[in-house]
Amino acid sequence: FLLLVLGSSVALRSKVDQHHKVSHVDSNKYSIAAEKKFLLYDVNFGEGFNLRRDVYMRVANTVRLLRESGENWILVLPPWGRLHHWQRMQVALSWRLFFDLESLNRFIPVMEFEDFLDENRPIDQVIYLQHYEEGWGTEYVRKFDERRCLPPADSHYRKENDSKWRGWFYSYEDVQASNFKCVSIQGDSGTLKDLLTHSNFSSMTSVMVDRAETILHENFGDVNYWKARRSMRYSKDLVEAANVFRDKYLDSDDENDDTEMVADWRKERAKRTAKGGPYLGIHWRRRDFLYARHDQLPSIKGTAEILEKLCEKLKLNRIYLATDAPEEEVNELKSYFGKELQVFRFTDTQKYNDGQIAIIDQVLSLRPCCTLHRSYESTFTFRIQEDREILGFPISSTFNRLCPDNIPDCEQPPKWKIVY
Ligand code: GFB
Repeated sequence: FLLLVLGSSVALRSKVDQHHKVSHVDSNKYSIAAEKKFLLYDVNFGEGFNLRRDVYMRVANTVRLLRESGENWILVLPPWGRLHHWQRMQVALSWRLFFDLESLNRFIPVMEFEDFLDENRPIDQVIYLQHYEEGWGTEYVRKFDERRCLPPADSHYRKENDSKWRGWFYSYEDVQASNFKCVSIQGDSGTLKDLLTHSNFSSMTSVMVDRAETILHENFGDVNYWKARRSMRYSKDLVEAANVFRDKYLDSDDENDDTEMVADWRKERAKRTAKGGPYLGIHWRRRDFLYARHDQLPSIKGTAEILEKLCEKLKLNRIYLATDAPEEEVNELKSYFGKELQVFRFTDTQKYNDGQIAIIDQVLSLRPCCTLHRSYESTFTFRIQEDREILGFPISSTFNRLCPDNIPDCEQPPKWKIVY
């Protein structure tokens, strides 16, 4: 399936957002004398939007470490697209459609891939990360070694007659790289920094690291994890769309909910007083999650029973439902509710692409008062919980989970609290 997608969907360079063609690197702020270096990366095709956001945080911290060591690295943002969860297959979508680039730039300098191409910069080196063929051994040691390419690396890039390497490159068919190597690695953002400064690669000006999800966070949940996370503010357009919806249907706004944010995330301070709006928020993950986590999820009827009980207990009659469920499952869920319960969803697929709807869903389901109940181990859910930590909600209203029918008092999710 992977090969089929790789082979079939190479698209011409996108014209998305051509009118916004400005570099987002604040050259005044990042005017270190050292030569500029560019880090590009990509992630395994099968990973979803929110896992990819997690990988961004790992790579952003690599760039932070490189810059702290005096090197002038800039992160080139990998265009979004070809996500197998998206119902509409789109490619080459820029980050500004989803995130606030000014905010990202306050953590490390970033630029869109289109802007990188506009500067006519070549890609000197692709490094394809892979695990060690022999496994981890008896203990986990941070290390990397240049190794022969293991499947599927050997089929993802090919050397053409002109000696250049071609691959997926986010669907841009005129992009190529001068060199290609496979590296077995086990480690984290710091290990990747060591790899990029290793003598084999240190002379390269622009390096693309493929399969970047292979590296982990250096210190999961520490202050730099949260800085990278807090810098990932959503695009103002999407937040505004969610705010209009909140106001119209959910009787919710930032002033009353105590969820106002300072313009610059670096000025945020710890708080636990956010109230949220008078509705219940649920992230109800379905589709492929049913195969992956079948035993951990409630049935449709079971979900309805949990929600009804909770609304009764909290004296709420509105639910915001964020879900990837097919329409017939949503209708079945709604059919179990009495007339007094109203279920709201944001579904403007004309105006917004699938990833944008997912973000609007996240904004709406992170701002209710007494949120619930997230789908077990979904990274979509994790991102909502993190956003509630950033907004300053009490812990008890955030880290909850939908239990399966036969285990009503199931284990609740770990409480990854924000650190400043
Ligand atoms: O975001 P994500 O990595 O979370 O992948 P998981 C799930 C994708 O499904 C999202 C869609 O990026 C959306 O495209 N989706 C899920 C939703 N829930 C919603 C929702 O409430 N609203 C909207 N609009 N869209 C993992 C994947 O997904 O699940 C793995 O990363 C694998 O690749 C595994 O598929 C089973 O962590 O939930």
